[in-house]
Amino acid sequence: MRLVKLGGSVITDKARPLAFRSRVTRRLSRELAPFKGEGLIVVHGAGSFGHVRAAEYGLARGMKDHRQVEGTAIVQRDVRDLNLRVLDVLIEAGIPAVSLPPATWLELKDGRMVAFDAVPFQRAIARGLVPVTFGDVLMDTERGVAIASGDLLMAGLAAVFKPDLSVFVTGVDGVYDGEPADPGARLLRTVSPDGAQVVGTTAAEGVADVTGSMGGKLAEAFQVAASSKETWIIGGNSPGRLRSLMEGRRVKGTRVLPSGR
Ligand code: IP8
Repeated sequence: MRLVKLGGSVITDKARPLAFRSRVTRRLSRELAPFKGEGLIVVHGAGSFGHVRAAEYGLARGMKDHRQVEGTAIVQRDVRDLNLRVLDVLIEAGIPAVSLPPATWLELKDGRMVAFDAVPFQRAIARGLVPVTFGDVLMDTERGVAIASGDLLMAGLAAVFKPDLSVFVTGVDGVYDGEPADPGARLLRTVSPDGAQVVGTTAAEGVADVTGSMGGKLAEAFQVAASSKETWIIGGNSPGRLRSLMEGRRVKGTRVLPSGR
């Protein structure tokens, strides 16, 4: 069983609202297609379909004022729009993708996962389908609403499905010891929760990110690594890298280790 997250910074242009990167998503879908029958779950980020409006309406702070009711509806609608575009491209690549929006199987409590219903995923996989879910704004029993990042969903799904391989496909080649754009920054071959690495955490200038960019991703990636045989963060802009990793080859990227390794 493999769990793959297509990051919002790869499948959308995060600097431009509602800009779907169809070419790169198409290529990544073709790289995933050979593995569709071996137990595959796809998660995708929200990119500029979610973060821009979620930041505008302050949804990461929870439901504090009436305007956020409208904001919640708009952001849920926009991430569905992105999800449909991803489904189109996956299906075109021959992957029998079915959408499982997180609002239908998950509730949050203070931003954490509760009442997680894994049965829809199990049923879909048993029928040879490939479940697809995505970062979204969800109901939260404490905050009114909260953001469920695709990374948080990865952690929850890994805990249940114990994947052989979990992959975060991102806009950069992996985890760096500084800001990825800084020419002096080094790509880290491995990261572990026990190490004291300094990691670049800021999103690029002019880019809204309500879920914490690489810092937030790493916290969830360590959770994923605790339940997966192998966990990687790789770049999605280099053709063939995802496919090579899925085939079991070593690729440029960062391997995320669980505690104690
Ligand atoms: O792009 C964020 O999901 P992510 C979801 O996986 C929203 O961090 C609605 C901003």
